[in-house]
Amino acid sequence: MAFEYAPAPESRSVVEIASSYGLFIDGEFREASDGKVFKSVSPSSEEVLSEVAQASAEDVDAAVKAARKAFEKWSTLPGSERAKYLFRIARIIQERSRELAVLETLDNGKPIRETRDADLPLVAAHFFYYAGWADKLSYAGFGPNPRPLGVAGQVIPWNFPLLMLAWKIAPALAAGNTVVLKPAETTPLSALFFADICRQAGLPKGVVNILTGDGSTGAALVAHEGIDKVAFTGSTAVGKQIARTVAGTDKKLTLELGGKGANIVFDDAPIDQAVEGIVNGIFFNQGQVCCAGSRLLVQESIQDELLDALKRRMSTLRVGDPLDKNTDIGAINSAEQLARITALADSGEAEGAERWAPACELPSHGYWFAPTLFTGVTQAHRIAREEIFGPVLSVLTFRTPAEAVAKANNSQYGLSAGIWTEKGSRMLAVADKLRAGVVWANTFNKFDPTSPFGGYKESGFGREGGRHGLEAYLAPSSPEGER
Ligand code: TAP
Repeated sequence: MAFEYAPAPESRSVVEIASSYGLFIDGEFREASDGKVFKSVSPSSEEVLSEVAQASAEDVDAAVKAARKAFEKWSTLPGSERAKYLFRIARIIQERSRELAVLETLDNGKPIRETRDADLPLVAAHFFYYAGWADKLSYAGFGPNPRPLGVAGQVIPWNFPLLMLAWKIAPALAAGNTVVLKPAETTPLSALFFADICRQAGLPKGVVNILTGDGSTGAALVAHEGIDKVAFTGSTAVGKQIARTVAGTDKKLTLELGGKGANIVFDDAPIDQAVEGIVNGIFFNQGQVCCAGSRLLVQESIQDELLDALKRRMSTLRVGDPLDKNTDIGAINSAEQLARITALADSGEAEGAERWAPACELPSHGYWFAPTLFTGVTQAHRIAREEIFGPVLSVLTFRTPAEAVAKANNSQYGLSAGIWTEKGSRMLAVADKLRAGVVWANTFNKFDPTSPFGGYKESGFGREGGRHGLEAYLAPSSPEGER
């Protein structure tokens, strides 16, 4: 496949982006069976980055068959051998992390400081971590001889394209499964770059297959008879649809869905530290984070002090070119997402909440939304109930810890929460009552491959990360250890 150099700006030349990309099936890039393509656009400039193949149902079938064939050998390799491939992949990711960071920033719109300092190190760490598990599966707590499930069909969203890929592929391969993965339509490029890394690492053909396409490709993959496991990260609406498709089959399913995280600040919290945590909680990745701290619950007695400090801090945030190392807030991923954020923010005003945003000039091209704060929010407002998935913070108040817990839990979602207090006993007591898969104390948005991540209620089920993340890809052995 021909690669062509993309010119300025300066850091852009770090990565080569081909004018077109094929599907990665059985270790080779190939066109879609019906020749269909779609464009991947940079959300910060609206420039077309590349043309990418749109996988058909026939391509899904070919990829699943390739993965099935590869499974025969891959699943019988000693864990230590599989580990070598995963370690190799992890090292290549580290070596090529500059290219990958720029590519991800171009395709997704997130600031280069985040792709460079958060996404890429976490991606490599994930592969290193699961490489370490590959020869220790009998110690993972699923019986003395757990076995892989087979072929995993994996569908991921656009907010952390490469990191979500790592969360899906690393544990699946470590456990001896093979995969067919569909990245989101708006961010296909880093997954295709990863396909090239698999080739560079000498990974056997068919162990990893990447199918670019839209929701119809995802739907065809999930429904395919030849897969044994579905792993999905995305919206609750699509997750429910997938659960219906999988119902009545023996496919194993894990769902990582939406969230409406509560970030609870008590009156004894260190204010400056809490402000940093609130900003990180809602403005990291433009708030397009399933576990974003999108509801700030602040104790009434410190409301004025905290909001003054928060507004001062928000006024220093730099919105703009994501390739600029000083940028704090990059572009919204797509015109559709921008329209969704705009509509929900407008509903906040229409329902009577008070809107505030610092003065900031937004670039004339691309998709942008200024960091925004709503006060006077009630629990009935849409901006307090619905996932906005953008840089919009809804502020509510409480008087007692019991009221804070009740308000935090008053959500259809149950993915994440944050607690800010000096008292260790309060941290533990409140965390214990929160119905959230992840609870951070005096920090927010901290991720680690050793730590399981996942939700309650409509945030989905199953855990990714840690030892728990292996469970989704392993069948327990019988008590006698028979296969
Ligand atoms: P979705 O629209 O649900 O898309 C997620 C993925 O599913 C994309 O690859 C999408 O393809 C594909 N898809 C769409 N319709 C499908 C169908 N009927 N069957 C199978 N696959 C289908 O979500 P999104 O807009 O990309 O991401 C935002 C949402 O994801 C938010 O609600 C967010 O909270 C959630 N999210 C959750 C987490 C965790 S860990 N809980 C992490 C990230 C995001 P296209 O891209 O082509 O539409």
